[in-house]
Amino acid sequence: MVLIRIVTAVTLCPALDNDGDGYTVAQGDCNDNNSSIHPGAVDICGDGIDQDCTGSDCPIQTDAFLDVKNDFHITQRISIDGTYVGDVKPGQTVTFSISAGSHTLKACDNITGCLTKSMYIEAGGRGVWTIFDS
Ligand SMILES: [Ca+2]
Ligand SMILES: [Ca+2]
Ligand SMILES: [Ca+2]
Repeated sequence: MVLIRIVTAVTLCPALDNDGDGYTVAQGDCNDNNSSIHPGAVDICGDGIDQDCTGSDCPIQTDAFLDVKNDFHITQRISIDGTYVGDVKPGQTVTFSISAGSHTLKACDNITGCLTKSMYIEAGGRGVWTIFDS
């Protein structure tokens, strides 16, 4: 007579909601140790944390506005931290994504040259950079 013993590995049921936010890992909770992170949570844009479990943190949107007092009425080439984000004409805005923290905006044209401006963007905030040509 041959005795066959079958051993089945039993894993603990993952259907537990560790942080009590109403979502299990199986239900899409991407951090089951933090109750402020789950599907449907408010994603604070730009903080580097994907609170709503969509797969990425939402970017902060911000605008650069070129003041109409710009003497030369020249379209400015806008760059943030050395990366080009778009052109803006006097009285118009260009919208772009940005991370939280300190940044340097540079506005350049071929006649008046460049001017730079520093700005701090808070996570979840929205910035407006007004550019004067002086
Ligand atoms: Ca949970
Ligand atoms: Ca976030
Ligand atoms: Ca997200």
